[in-house]
Amino acid sequence: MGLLTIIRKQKLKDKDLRIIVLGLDNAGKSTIVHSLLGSPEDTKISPTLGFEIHSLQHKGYNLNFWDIGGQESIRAFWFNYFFDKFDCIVFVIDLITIRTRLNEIHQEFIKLLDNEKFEKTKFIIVLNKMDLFQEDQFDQVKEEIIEKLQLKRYIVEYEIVMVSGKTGRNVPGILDKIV
Ligand SMILES: Nc1nc2c(ncn2[C@@H]2O[C@H](COP(=O)(O)OP(=O)(O)OP(=O)(O)O)[C@@H](O)[C@H]2O)c(=O)[nH]1
Ligand SMILES: [Mg+2]
Repeated sequence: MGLLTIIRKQKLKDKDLRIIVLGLDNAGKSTIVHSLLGSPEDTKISPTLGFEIHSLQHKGYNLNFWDIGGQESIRAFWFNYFFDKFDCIVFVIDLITIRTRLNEIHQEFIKLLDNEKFEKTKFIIVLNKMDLFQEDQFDQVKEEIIEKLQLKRYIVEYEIVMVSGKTGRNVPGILDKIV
């Protein structure tokens, strides 16, 4: 089924929300979405080459997650998905790469801010792989990311949450940030 057919079929009802999940390759987007769905921990997840849509119910809402592949060669196609209104952007960052990839993360992030479709969209910044990161550095790294992405300056509404897609720690909290 092509993207347009899927979009046409995705006529949203009142209690439907559309959430787009973006971030660099290997950030852990698909792992987080599968954790939200309650998939077994040993579910094999491969790099996403296009996109996948998964839906779940939360507080009476039907949340439709659009999990988009983040590899560099396919990031150029992200804008194809920005066809209409998304209620929320979940932007996933791999904490263990912030020393090496923060500039690249920033570059992709500002492209989203530049897109007028997202002017009023709520952003949820998910800092992933907390299981591999030193707990006493959580606050510092959070501040560094807020600063680098200039969240306070440019974003109308944002939340930050630190999770481990692998262990599931704090992952359900993402849903409460959405609705
Ligand atoms: N230790 C640890 N590994 C994780 C975590 N989340 C994801 N991973 C691993 O990171 C790798 C990439 O995870 P994916 O979920 O495929 O990442 P993605 O962002 O969907 O990647 P693309 O689809 O290529 O954009 C996998 O080997 C996961 O097992 C986490 O919280 N902790
Ligand atoms: Mg993926």
